Amino acid sequence: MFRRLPTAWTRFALAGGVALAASATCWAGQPLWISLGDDAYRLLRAQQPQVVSVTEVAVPVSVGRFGARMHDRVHVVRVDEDWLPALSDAVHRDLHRCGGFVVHDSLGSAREAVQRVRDLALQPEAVAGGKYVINQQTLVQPMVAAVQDSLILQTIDSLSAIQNRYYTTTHGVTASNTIAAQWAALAAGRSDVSVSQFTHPSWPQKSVILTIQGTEKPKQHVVLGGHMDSILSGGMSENSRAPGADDDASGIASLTEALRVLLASGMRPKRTIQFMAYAAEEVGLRGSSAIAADYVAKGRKVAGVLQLDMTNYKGGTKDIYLYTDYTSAAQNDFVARLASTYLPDLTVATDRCGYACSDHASWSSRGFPASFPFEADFNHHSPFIHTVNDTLANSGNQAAHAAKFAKLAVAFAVELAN
Ligand code: IPO
Ligand code: ZN
Repeated sequence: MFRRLPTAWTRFALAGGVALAASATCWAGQPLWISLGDDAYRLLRAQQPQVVSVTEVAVPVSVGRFGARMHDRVHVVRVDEDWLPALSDAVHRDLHRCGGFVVHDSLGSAREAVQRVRDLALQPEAVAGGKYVINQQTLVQPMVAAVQDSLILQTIDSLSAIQNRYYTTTHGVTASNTIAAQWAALAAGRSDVSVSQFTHPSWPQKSVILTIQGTEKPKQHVVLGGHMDSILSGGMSENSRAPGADDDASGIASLTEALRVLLASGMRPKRTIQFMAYAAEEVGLRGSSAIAADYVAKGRKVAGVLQLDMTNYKGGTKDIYLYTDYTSAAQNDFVARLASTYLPDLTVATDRCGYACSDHASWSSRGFPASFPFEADFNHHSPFIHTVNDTLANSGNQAAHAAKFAKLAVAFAVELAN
């Protein structure tokens, strides 16, 4: 089942253009350090030849049990924010994807982040005996059966009806409050479940965190997340229309349905389970970075992280694609076994998306095991993301694809938490 495409190693996905266009207003005058992949770095150098990579690391990227070992090259650069829109345009035009960078507050934190991803990739992962046992069938099977496409469809519909979910707009704030209210309604009547909004000092959109307190090992966290924000390539303003139905209303909707069936079951997990809707992913993984950094600072233990970003556009021939780069090979193997145990009719394959392609990178770069099951292979994901056409209609007005990810998320939460 493990496979890779020959051109994959040159890819460094995501994050983008727009994000950067917005930086002119939001980060003016602030030192701006980014870490980025080699292909994006070369495009930047073509435009700004004086730019130098102050740190350059070769990161071995896992390609699965039987694959050859490949390397990505990741750089740290000081950029002038005015260059960034042109860089984003070049990435879109020449590399047919979004930027693939992480914003850092300082050179020190940028360097630490890239060293950490390299060190982690070099460490053979200890697949601790008994660590990834699958033995919760009695609990998981009924929850998987309870997942309803129609409820996922409703959530995608309501989130994509918000004018945009950009991290600096009033609508982006509305999106955060809408998700917090929906999750709080699901938690009603449960004293062991709480919802909070994580404040980010530099922008108004708050991340949302729902916590199901663990009964036996409450200090250990199982994290399931997706991003709430949306964006348009080419620039955003307060009232731009950016529906983000697939990117990433679908991931939030899959998580919300997983949460619903989990809470409806009345199950009390041994470890603490947290659902997270991150702010500001599209502008350099900023919301998830702040949360993961906070967990490091507080010494919190994270048993595992599952990222759902784009779950409802079925562009590939397989059902679920596990991305093998900047993720945990051992945990990915567990996720693949969860799929074959609980979703035996589904097909699972692998691919790679490059440096910093979604919020899982915020966790894996800090040493926490993360996995990223995704809607399609790299070449066949939704072509509508970051446009006004990222609508439910353009994902076929269905949520059957996103439902597969909700089921996988439930299995992940219960098996890892117990
Ligand atoms: C994204 C796009 C393609 C692939 I393959 C993986 C991830 C990222 C998309 N969800 C996004 O906008 N993140 O910023
Ligand atoms: Zn996304």
